[in-house]
Amino acid sequence: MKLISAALSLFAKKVEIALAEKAIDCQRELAAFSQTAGYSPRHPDVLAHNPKRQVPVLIDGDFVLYDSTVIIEYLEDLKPSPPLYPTSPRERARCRLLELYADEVILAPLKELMHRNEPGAKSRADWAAREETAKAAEAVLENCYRKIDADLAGRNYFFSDFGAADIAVYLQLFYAQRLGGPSMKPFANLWRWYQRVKARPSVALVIKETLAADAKLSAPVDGAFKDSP
Ligand SMILES: N[C@@H](CCC(=O)N[C@@H](CS)C(=O)NCC(=O)O)C(=O)O
Repeated sequence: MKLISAALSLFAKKVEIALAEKAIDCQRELAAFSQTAGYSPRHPDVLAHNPKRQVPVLIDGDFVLYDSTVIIEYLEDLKPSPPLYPTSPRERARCRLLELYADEVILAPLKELMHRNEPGAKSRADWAAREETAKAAEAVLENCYRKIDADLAGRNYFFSDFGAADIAVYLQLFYAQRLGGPSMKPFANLWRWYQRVKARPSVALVIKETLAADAKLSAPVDGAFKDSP
């Protein structure tokens, strides 16, 4: 099996965590990426197999998939244990919904913080305009934190075990921290859960590799990781 990933791809990291949790042997290739040129040149397997031209792409022999959610569902079917989805139909559906909430709803305000680690001179006016939008997005992120905090009341993970929803939500919040997003500490359930998730070896490796990639590729961000390293 081969995964086409990239050094700072949040969606490829979802798949990397799922592969590690399931102890599935998979070779990884990193597509080219820089903060200034983006995913350029596109990896040949991405161009060949993903009409959206995005990472991640999973190649399993003569079978190819793209999209992190579709790939993780395939991994679950291929190797059901340990499970990343709950068993009851309603809980499975809720888990998928939370994954979608992370990938689409939390991502929307998160994107507004992404200029913060792009290297290169920006005009003062351009920066001020982007920061105005970013500040508004931070308020939206705090509302997401509030919803997640309520979902996690009295729970170690979103469902009985660590799974796909935890992976997807964690990565969005980790990226929010990298980009100087709002503190999670006022949200006690969320904050405890965040510590629990980041202690998992699968997640700790992704954190370590992301920080190393940022040191090479990204500009430093004021207020990054204000809650903890
Ligand atoms: N819904 C897709 C999103 C994939 C995605 O946005 N990938 C980004 C990297 S994190 C990418 O390749 N962006 C390049 C582009 O969109 O041109 C998934 O879950 O895999």
